[in-house]
Formats: sequence, C-alpha cells, structure tokens
Amino acid sequence: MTPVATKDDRFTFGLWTVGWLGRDPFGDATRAPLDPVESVHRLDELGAAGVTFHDDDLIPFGSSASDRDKIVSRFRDALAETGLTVPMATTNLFTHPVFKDGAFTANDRDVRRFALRKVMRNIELAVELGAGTYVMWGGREGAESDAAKDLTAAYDRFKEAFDTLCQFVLDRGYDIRFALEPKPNEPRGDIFLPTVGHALAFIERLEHPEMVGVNPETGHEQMAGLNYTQGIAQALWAGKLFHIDLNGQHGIKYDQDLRFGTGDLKSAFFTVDLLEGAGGTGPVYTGPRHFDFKPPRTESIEGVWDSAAGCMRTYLLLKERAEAFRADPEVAGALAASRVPELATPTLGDGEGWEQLLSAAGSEGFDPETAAARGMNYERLDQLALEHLMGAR
Ligand code: GLT
Ligand code: MN
Ligand code: MN
Repeated sequence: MTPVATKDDRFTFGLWTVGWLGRDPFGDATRAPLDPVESVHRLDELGAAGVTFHDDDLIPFGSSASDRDKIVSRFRDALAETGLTVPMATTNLFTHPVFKDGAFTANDRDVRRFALRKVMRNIELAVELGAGTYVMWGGREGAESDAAKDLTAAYDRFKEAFDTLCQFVLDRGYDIRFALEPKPNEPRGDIFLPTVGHALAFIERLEHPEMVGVNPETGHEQMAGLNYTQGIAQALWAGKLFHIDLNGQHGIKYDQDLRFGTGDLKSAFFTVDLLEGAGGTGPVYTGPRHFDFKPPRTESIEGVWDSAAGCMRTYLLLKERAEAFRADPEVAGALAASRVPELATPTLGDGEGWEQLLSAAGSEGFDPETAAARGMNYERLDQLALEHLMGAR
C-alpha cells in the first residue's frame, strides 16, 4: 500500500523545480514554460501543502509595477482556491548577467547595492504572502581564482548584507527569518559558505544570529562527500534548522538535484528517521518538507508530475520504514547491545565536576584493556536497518 500525501505532511515544492525547463550547459530547454498557477493546482492535486518561489519565478525580471500586481493577484487566487501556502520565498541573485561576479560579495559596489534592494523588494512580497522563512542561496558568491577576491573583505560584505537585511526586517516589524543555503561549488568554481558547518560558524558572527539559520540541501553536502544526516543533526541541535531542501545525488559530482530518495537511499532513510525524531530520542523537525529537485530533462510534463509525486511517496514510505525500524523489539535489543542509549547519559554525574572526576580515578576500577575488548555490535544493528529499509521485516 502506497501512502498518500496530504497537506498534514507539509510537503512543499519550489516553483522552479517542477517549472525547470530542462536547459543545461550543453542543451536547450526540453519542456515548455509552466504557468505558476498551473503548478499550484497540480501540486495541490498531488497532496502538496505549499509552494515556494524566487521573485523571478513568479514575476519575470524587469516587469512593470502593474504587471507585477496582476501576476501576484492571479497567484493569490490560485493559493486561495487550493489552500496551498507559501512558507518560504527567496531571491534570484544568480541568473541575470549582472550577478556574474556575485551579489552581496560582488567586487562592484553598485551591484551589491542593487542586490540588497532586490532582496528587500521580494521580502515585502514574501511577507504579504505569509512566508515565515526567507532562503539565501549565494550560488554566485565565490570565485574561480583566489586572486579575484579580497577574501577577508568578501566575508565583511557578506556579514554587512545579512546585518542590513535583518535590520530591515526588524524595523519593518516583519515575522520572517533567514535560512542560509550552503553549496560547495557550481555555478562558481568555489562558493563562499560551502557547507552547513561553514554557514553555522558564519551566523554566529552576525549582529542578529537568532534571525538566521540554515537550509541544507541533500545533494549539496553530498557533493562535498559529507554526511547530510549528520549535518542536519548538528543544525537541529543548534536550533538552526530553519528550512530544508530534500533531493537526491549520486556522490561527488555536479549538482544532480534528483528526485528525493534517488542516489544514497540509505542516507535518505536515516535523514527521514532523524527529521521525524529518531524514535523519540531527538528533536522533531517541524518545518515544511521542501523538495528542491529538477525533474530530468528526458521527461515530458507527465514525467514532471510523476517525479514530484515520487518525492512525496518516497518520503512517506521511508517514514513508515523508519517507524517500523524504531518499533521493532529486535532493533531495541540491538541498540541496547550497541549501547546507543548510553550516549544520552551525561559523562559527569549529578553535581560532579572535573575535580571529582580526577579523584574518582582509582575507585572506578576502569580497565582500558577490558573496555577496548568490548565489541560495539554495530554490524547487526546496521543490517537490521537495511532489512527494514528493504521492507524485509
Ligand atoms: C537554485 C539552487 C537551489 C536553491 C534555490 C534557491 S535556486 O535552483 O540550485 O539549490 O535552493 O535560491
Ligand atoms: Mn542543488
Ligand atoms: Mn536548494
């Protein structure tokens, strides 16, 4: 039985995902443009709860004020008819050639000023449509040569941009937070803030760190050979998982933006397990389950909707599999045999400090050789996870 997506599952899609025309560096578009209003209706039929967008996905770059109003009002009608929400919006700071050297970290100061104004204009629209999160993906913030940038100044300008935008949100009294999306490379040779870890460290240097979190994308961490589940776990632990971009990726290569679950399926299983609270052992991610994927250019429009439906079905199936894994008494036994629950016990006792720890050395009778000889039993545990993932249990 395949589970059916409903609005309660909080699945959301970028207009640019199902609307991707299939243009790549080697080939032209393979699909016709999709009307955002049509996307809203089709996604609603498939069980999605919301849509997200870049300013330019909805309102073509350079539109007049009256065209903008017409487009927004048609879009609003589609939202009202379907009940879909807009939990997140973002800015396109990468397509127009003016951003070829970046937006917030462009060497040209006038470009940086233009970029900030473009973001503020779209935050106004995002707030109007009820978005609570504003994503910042700095795909053009980077370089092909380290000679091209004053790297220290680049980080100063990046900070200046976030500080300015946070102040704008505060002064306007908006209820919206920023989520930084890391990516190691592509389209720039190297992108600033390449991983979740870099982004988390950067955020702490801002004037309003509480207003800025991260939006980690599966494939972006995996492009750098990193463990996505561990990355989002650290973000959750830090209270910084403001948003998430789920998709698929086959290891270290160009950004594939595949349907969720393709690529490293086992990693996707543990990602879903983590987001759903890891059997009650960790925090549950309460934000939207947002898919940022590109239906391959081999597909016609029917394939686009199959691909979108597949993202949601795979998430729900993995959620079922993860729940079965957590509910299995054999798994509970294997977790205990691996002493996994013991990691939740603080290393120091109640009221104990370093002095007591030092003086307890003799009394604990700890023998490193005996401890070293203990097996961890992870192989049995991992095989149980695999068997649950394969539906063999
Ligand atoms: C672009 C990028 C994505 C980002 C989007 C937000 S745009 O498609 O590849 O990873 O999430 O700007
Ligand atoms: Mn991507
Ligand atoms: Mn993304």
